[in-house]
Amino acid sequence: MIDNINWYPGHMKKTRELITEYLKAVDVVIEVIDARIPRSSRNPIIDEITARKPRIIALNKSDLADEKENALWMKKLSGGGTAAVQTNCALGGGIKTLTGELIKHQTEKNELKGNLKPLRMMIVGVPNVGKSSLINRLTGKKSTQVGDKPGVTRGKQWLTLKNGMQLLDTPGILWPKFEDPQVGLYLAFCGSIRDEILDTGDLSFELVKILAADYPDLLMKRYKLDSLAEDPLQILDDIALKRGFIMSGKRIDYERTGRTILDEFRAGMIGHITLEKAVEQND
Ligand SMILES: Nc1nc2c(ncn2[C@@H]2O[C@H](COP(=O)(O)OP(=O)(O)O)[C@@H](O)[C@H]2O)c(=O)[nH]1
Ligand SMILES: [Mg+2]
Repeated sequence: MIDNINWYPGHMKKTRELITEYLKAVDVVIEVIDARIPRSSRNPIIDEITARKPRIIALNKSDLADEKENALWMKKLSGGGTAAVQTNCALGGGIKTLTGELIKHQTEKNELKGNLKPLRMMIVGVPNVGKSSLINRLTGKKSTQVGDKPGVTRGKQWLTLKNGMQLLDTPGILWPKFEDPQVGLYLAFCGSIRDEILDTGDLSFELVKILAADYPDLLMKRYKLDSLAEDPLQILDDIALKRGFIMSGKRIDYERTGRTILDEFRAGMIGHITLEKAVEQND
């Protein structure tokens, strides 16, 4: 159900095998996740897949997320040999900090091996988190065409970065936690699942429910609402009225209303929003 990739058990096995093979050649793994949904955008067995390789977590799309939450997530995700860095691969934010972390690993490698072999790294993550964008940022290239095929394309090549470090040219595309329906929903909010397979009305209803609870002020401001109704459906009606999304016979155009809310959320127009909080309600 998730994304335009069909994750069959066979694909998952193949992906694992390929990544395991490439891991032997890399010193560091960069795991890219979506700062708006740091739980749902992680692969369920990432620790197992990357074994004990040093890891850097790129909390990407941090420009779209809640700054306060970014800081909390950074704390939560780092430690035990793993560093976390906030990145914005759309504009290049955080790349210097990320490079700084890589340099630390390079220094360690030099000391350990007693030579100056370049640091080798690979990027992994579930679809749509910004893996290709990060490759482009690190290499300074305009575009890396990466097909969304599970796993890593065979015939790997190393891209040499300006500082001499080497990056695997294609990222490891991991499967998401698709056994959890809530994860599917969160990935859909962020545009990681093709819209055709989900109902816009249902999706926007669920998103509005979360936004009304967690970011009521942003929601009211964006849609010029004086107050928020208790019922999310009523909120959708109020937004539709404000925007004039009304069809003949005074019927609400839920499709257009829903599409607008989803598009505006994904573009960051409602504000900086983190859907998954670092501190869980039931923590
Ligand atoms: N706002 C924002 N958009 C990003 C960022 N990183 C990537 N994107 C966008 O997210 C989408 C998916 O990025 P892509 O690199 O193709 O993800 P991949 O599937 O993991 O390779 C593209 O539209 C990118 O332009 C970021 O840090 N901020
Ligand atoms: Mg890609």
